[in-house]
Amino acid sequence: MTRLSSATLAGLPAAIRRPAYDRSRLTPGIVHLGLGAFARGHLAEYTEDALEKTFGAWGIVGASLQRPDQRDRLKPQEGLYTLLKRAPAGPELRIIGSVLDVLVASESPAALVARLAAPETRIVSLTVTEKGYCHDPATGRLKADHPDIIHDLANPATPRSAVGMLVAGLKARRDAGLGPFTALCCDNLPSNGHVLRGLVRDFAALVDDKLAAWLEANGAFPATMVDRIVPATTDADIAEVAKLIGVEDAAPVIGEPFRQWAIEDVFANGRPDWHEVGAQMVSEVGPFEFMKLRMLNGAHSSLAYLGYLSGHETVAEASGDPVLARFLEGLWAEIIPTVPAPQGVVLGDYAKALLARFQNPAIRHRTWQIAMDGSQKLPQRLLGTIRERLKAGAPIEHLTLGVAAWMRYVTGTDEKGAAIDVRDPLAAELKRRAEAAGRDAAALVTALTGIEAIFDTDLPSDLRFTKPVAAHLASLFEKGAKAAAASLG
Ligand code: CS2
Repeated sequence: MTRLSSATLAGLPAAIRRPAYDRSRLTPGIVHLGLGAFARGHLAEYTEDALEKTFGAWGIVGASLQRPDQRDRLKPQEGLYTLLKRAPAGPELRIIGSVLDVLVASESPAALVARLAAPETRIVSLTVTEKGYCHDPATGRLKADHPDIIHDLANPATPRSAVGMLVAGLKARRDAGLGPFTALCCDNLPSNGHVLRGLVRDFAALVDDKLAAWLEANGAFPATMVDRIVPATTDADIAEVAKLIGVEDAAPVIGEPFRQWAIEDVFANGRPDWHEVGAQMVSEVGPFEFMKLRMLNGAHSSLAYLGYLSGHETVAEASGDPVLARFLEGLWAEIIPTVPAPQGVVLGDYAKALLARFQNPAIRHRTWQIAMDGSQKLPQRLLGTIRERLKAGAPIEHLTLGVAAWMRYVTGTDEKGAAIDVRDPLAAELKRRAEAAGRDAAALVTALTGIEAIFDTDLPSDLRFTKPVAAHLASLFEKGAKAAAASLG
């Protein structure tokens, strides 16, 4: 079968939307670190829309920090790929042209540093997932003992980590007399711009004090809230897209129709006209971020653990289970009082819309995929909310069931006795601690809450937290996830 490329674009079925600008005139202005499915389904589509509307020198050069597979899939297609939006009513297809090239940092870190230092690079955006920041999720500070950070401090010209890469690029720009690029964090971290600024500053200070001061004075790190459900692409998706577009696309992205992007409008050197195409440029991202991290991601993670343990493969199945749907309602009732509503948003309506998005039967988002990296996700998704509820003396029954379900999940054995493939940067430590505690719920809670990088030092000694978690965990061991959720009423 012929491959998707600029030569085959014209022959695609007429109903398929394709770049409506002159792609041959597009030059790069954005480097994106971590060009996975999410960025190609979110930032790249907003950028595509902005290019169609007002154009500009805003093509994207993507970079994979480790693996070459995105590059290998996209290069033969000249960066073109299909975005397949799955609504309950049926799919909508669009070819995205905003990605011009893909680099692989592990093969040639110096080439990526050079691209970051190029005068035309004005924005460096990132989706490297929570663990990609080499920070301590409980405090947001750089882990100076992280192997990649140790490597990058010793080899500053050939960095491996995202933070090391940003600092190398910024340093090269400063040395060349250029201004900095804007570093745009698009990951699900709380205060993501602020956290990234702190990480870059901490790293820069270890390299060169003057660089840290230059960044403090000139750097731009806008905060953002990003949202679109984009499950990993499967072979079945690839086959379906080939059928629909009539040519082979090795790198389609599947997403829900909904998308949202709130951005703090503080850029060092311009940006695409994202505000013309639906992005919300705001002075305070905080309320958007709390709403999304706590209500969407907090519910997603809780549902992923309970759903996986109940035998549900996807979020649509899990949230379609009446017991778990009721659990979600109770969970949102606990979360909502901790969330300041962004202007014009009714949080109860937001929760209803979330349930409908989760239940979208056309999206197959695996509970296992969302369950990944829980140690990096729990602090901002559930634990911050729990701290605020405790301060207010408010109930945390549902929130603590979410935490207990994570603990049950990381024991590595499901309710039928089968092994769970637990993916987490702390997987080995979680396993060791879980094995030592066995099925003793109280011992397991003590063992896992003892990981300071996740629970900090306050929660492990707070009986108002550890007691309900242990009670839930005992019930998860005895009755299973569904019965434990049902018993909440
Ligand atoms: C999910 C998110 O994988 C996960 O942990 O909760 O990727 C979620 O789908 C997105 O944040 C939605 O915007």
